[in-house]
Amino acid sequence: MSRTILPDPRQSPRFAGIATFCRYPLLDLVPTECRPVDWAIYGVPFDGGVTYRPGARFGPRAIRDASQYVKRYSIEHDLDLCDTLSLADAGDAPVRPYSCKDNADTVAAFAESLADPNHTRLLAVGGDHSIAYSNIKATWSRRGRPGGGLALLHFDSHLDTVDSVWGERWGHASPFIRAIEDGLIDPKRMLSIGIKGPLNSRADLDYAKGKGVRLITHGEWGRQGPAMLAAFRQELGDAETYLTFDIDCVDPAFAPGTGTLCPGGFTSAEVLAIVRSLVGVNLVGADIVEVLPDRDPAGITAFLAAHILFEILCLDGARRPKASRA
Ligand SMILES: [Mn+2]
Repeated sequence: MSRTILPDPRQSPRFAGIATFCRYPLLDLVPTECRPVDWAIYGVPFDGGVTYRPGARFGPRAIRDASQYVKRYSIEHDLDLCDTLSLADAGDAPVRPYSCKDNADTVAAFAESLADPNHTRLLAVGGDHSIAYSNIKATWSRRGRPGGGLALLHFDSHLDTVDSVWGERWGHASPFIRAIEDGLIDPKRMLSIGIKGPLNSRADLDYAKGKGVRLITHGEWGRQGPAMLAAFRQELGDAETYLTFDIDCVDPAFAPGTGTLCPGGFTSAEVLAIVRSLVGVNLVGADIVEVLPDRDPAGITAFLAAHILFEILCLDGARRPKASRA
């Protein structure tokens, strides 16, 4: 018995119908026996926080479209995701295109109210990285406002711990400094993976390092990265963990459709394997951000983002008891 009812692709072609994330049902249309949903996936079409090229407001639409070809069974995890988890597309959050702070508050309020706050986990699809703050805040409050904050696995080329840019404190360079200040995440249980330069100055690293944030730069990944990740995982144990995925950690050769490019990142195969390797993490919320469809002529960035979305959900699916896995 499927927990998520999907159209049968052998009957209803994947290129037909109205596009929802991975063809999951709209939240309001989920049948009673599949409620409460395990994950609500929602778009945040906001890019008012960008510091370079705009356009990520069109990310949720592009990823919905690209995700029509995301299938349900993972070979690597031996997991039929839709047999295991009840998943739904909760539509788009209301946004405030002209104000980052107003937007952050509006999106957080929407996310906090979605589906069953005691059960449903939240996956936000951006949008620029500023929207991560809102989904982290909603996740943190739905998990009972844990003291010390959530652990954070952060994939990115950039640290996103800048205090302010052009006087704006809520833009896409700042979500994690705000989340640390507000106690939503614990910087000592935060790991940033794929960071690379050049930076504006060496001092850009100071805040994160001073707070105890761990980094695996892209250069380090090829040397001792997997061992560093394994050690961090060991430390995390079963801690409630949020995963934030900025597509710009992937090399622009594989993910050109993004606004603040950084050459020399992960290949798509590498990054899918790294996400899969996180199986066992106690994942309580996630986002995927910074897809910019206007710079994505072959749609490969949105297509990769759609598959990363699937792999993130598989991390939770693979943790569920075998018995409930049909
Ligand atoms: Mn980022």
